[in-house]
Amino acid sequence: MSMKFPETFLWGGAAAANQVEGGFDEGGKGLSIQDVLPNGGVNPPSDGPTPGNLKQVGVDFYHRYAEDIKLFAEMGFSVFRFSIAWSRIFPQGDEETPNESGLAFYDRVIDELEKYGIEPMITLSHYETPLHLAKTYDGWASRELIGFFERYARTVLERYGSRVKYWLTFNEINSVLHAPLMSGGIWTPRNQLTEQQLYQAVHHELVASASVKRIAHDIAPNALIGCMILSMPTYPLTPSPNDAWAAFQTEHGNYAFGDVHCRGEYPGYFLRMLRDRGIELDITDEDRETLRNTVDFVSFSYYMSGCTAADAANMEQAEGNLLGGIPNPTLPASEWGWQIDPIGLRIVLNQYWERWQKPLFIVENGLGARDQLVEVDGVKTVLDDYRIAYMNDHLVQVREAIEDGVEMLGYTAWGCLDLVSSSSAQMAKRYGMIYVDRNDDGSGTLERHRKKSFGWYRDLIASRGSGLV
Ligand code: BGP
Repeated sequence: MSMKFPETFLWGGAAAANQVEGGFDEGGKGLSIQDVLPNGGVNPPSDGPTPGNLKQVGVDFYHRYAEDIKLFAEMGFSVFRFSIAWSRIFPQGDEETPNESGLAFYDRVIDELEKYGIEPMITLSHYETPLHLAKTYDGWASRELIGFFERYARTVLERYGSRVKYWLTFNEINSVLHAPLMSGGIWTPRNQLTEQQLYQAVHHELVASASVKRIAHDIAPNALIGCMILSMPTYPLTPSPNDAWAAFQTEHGNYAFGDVHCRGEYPGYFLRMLRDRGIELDITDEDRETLRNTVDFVSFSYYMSGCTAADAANMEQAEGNLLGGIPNPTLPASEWGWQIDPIGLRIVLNQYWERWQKPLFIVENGLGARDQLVEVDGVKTVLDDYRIAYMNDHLVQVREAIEDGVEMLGYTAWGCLDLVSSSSAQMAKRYGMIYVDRNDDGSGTLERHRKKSFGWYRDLIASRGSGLV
């Protein structure tokens, strides 16, 4: 008999404001960096907002949130992760007073979730720094961002803190090393940015993240604050100790972010890396004190694993979630070249739990694929058995990890409804269990259709995971 997941385990889906909302200039919203990234987050920005940018309309969640949340409820969600668009609340980012219309929008979203007993989970910063902060201050490269972010966090914690328990500070905080503009709002072009500036930006984000924990403690004592890490286990390409060491170091590059969030100080290996590279960070005594406000739980995204080797720089790189690694000859890959590795998820869950002893929340996992809308008995749907297989195989490993003794809070499937992709700004790369009729050229009715995975996930949630095979 198949084990049931714990009764307290939260099941749901996840999205980000810039990928679903649209309404990019409605309700007093200011521009964000996404308005100048029409080709996805790893490309150079455009001069200003461009008409073909799919994110300006997204999948129209700004107007259709009630319909979408009703569908989430039909699937049996007990949690929905979404982000607040910072520039809806502070259109420029450095104002003193928030935009009431933006705050009222998220009141309505939370009202709707409460109606169905769905727990909201809010990401404060999901790749949507206000454009003004990027252009005027160079984003997180500037220490001033800490104060602006604290004001924003205080505002939304005061407003929603009594109704929202789960909060994440920065989406995939370690991704700033790989996508400095999208992740850190850093306007200086990647090839002109020094490592000194980049790691100083990392430090500012880590301080701001810890500061949110302190702010929440005072004004929303029931809120739980989590960090959010892009996880991608890295295997050595061969049994050579040199390759094993290279893999270990790559892992440290990601662990460092969790170590600071969970232990409240920089680990020795990270300080050594800075020394070796001649980087001297500006860290004040107050910063050190702030960093001591450690997180309540650890959340992460998991899509794939990678490989590395001692001479990785001379080897072919795989496609991936901002970082790819060297292709692993033992793994299949998605249509976008992301290497599919369910067992890697069990490894990550065990490693994180053993390392930090904080409850874990998988807040992104899923398969980006080209879906074909078909008609079955007069009803439009997608027969996405490949997505069901991906989710099944990953959730089997989650169940194994729980059996291994890992303490878990829940699982939110990425893009529970189709949305605009982050790295490529496409609609064609679909993750949802709900199909949205919108195409890469912007055409489409925006109508929603239940995919086959919709019914599969609904039944799985209802059986508390015992339908996994
Ligand atoms: C993560 C981001 C998400 C999301 C996902 C899938 O890095 O947090 O915003 O989009 O990856 O990536 P993509 O949309 O590029 O396929």
